[in-house]
Amino acid sequence: MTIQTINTTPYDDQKPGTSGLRKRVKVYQQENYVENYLQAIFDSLEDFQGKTLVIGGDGRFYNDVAIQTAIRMAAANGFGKVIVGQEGLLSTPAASHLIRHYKAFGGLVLSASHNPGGPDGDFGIKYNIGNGGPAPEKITDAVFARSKVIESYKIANERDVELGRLGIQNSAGMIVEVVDPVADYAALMETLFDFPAIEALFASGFRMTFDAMHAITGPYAHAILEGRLGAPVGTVVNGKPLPDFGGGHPDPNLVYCKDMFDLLMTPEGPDFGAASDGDGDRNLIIGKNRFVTPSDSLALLAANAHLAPGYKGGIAGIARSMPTSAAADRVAEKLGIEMHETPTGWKFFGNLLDAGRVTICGEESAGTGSSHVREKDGLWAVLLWLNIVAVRKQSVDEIVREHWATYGRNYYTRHDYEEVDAGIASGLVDDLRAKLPGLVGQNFGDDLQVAYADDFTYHDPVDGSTSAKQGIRIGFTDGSRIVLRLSGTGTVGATLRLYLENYEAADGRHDLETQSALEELIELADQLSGLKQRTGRQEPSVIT
Ligand code: VG1
Ligand code: CO
Repeated sequence: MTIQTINTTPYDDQKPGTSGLRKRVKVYQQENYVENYLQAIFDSLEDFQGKTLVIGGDGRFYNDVAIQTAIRMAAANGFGKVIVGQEGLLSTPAASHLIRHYKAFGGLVLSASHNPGGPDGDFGIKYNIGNGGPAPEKITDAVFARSKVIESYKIANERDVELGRLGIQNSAGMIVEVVDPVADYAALMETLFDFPAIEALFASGFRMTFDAMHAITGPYAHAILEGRLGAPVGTVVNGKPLPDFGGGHPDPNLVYCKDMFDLLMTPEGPDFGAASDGDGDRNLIIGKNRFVTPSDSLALLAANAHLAPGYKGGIAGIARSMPTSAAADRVAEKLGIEMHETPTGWKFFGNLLDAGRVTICGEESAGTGSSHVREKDGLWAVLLWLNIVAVRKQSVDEIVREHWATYGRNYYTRHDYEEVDAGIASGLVDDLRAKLPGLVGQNFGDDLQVAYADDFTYHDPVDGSTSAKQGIRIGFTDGSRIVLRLSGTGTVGATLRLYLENYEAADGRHDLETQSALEELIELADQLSGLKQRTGRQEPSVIT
């Protein structure tokens, strides 16, 4: 008998966060840690016997080990087939697409996204459901509950699958198909965007640099940008996925992509710069002399999506996570379409997308995507930008300025305080929460009056579920906001995220430096929360 049932003891820390279970590699390397978690997932699902599971990851350290375990356990638990990316690689959006395309029961995405990799870095496992999107809280809660009482797991006593060899293999009677990670995804992109127009843009001398950060997007960007769209070889840099991302931090923001930002600010620099994160679902967009904040990018993509063939009939609606700026709301209002505000994390967009109520979704953390998959999609955002630039025949800077002149500008920044003592961080949030009811109606400075102050509760309009305590919001009558929440993806201590936003009307000043435009709010946030004093930090760890 090749199927074994192995006794195990539960871990008490397998609680999925914003996006799956992320832990230090060292934690994952503990005996049966991966096995327990996978079995807890399988035990929380129903009716998958004989069905298909998609498996892939971002190539980070420990992917290879965990994937072989996942395949053996899928076989032992009764899946009929596993589809796995060659060498175990699949970007998160490509995994989402494969689940949908092949009508799989679900999928496992092995990644810790923007968190660093390597033996001392992070690893993660996320389960996605049949719509291609991250499992909703109903499932993640069940997985955590199960993980706390698990007593055994099932695994096939089988040799490793050869992940380098394309085609069909077999594991304990289950079919394993190793597929090209890029082909189906690239074909999908071709249906959405005006490839000839983008090709013509590159042919006319338009120059771009794409930093794949030694993470999963490299093979996709090489194949699509250089292969199909004719961008010169060398357009994609750091294009080879490495288990430790070359020692870097695969988070595409102005801290970790500072060199690219600097290059784009020089006259000799290219016209367009972009980057993606560890698992390929985030995007950074920088035009010559113009960084586009992710919140603005969401609004701009929504306002211009009709220029791409895949969205030429218009979009049904827009959704953004609560901390994301309200720039997109103004676009939705003008287009007369639905606008939704959800908690942080892509899992909250799934129902709205499935119900056809929204087409484009986005988060301030550099994630944008659409109904083409059920994850955010870094390369998708880059291609939509290129499509828009190609059709409008304007620079990124011109497009952004015109947008502000039409809709006004939402100045926006996020300040992260990383690796804060968990007790201090939660105490700070609790104390601020307790103050909220008394804040409404209060005045601060010359012109700030609190319009509302609450801890965001989301009511899903599709399935009626409720998610409470999703972040503190203090909104002012002039549209300014302070938002504070604890990160759900960190692996050490707590990360406090402070989000600040104000609004300048269409005829207002759009050329201020962001941090100075938000200075008053930054100070007020500190005053209300006691952040600096309580954490002992004078500066945020990261400003985006
Ligand atoms: C962060 C971002 C959130 C994003 C999540 C997963 O979560 O803020 O917007 O959805 O990461 O993205 P948190 O809980 O740390 O704020 V990824 O690219 O890391 O899968
Ligand atoms: Co990611």
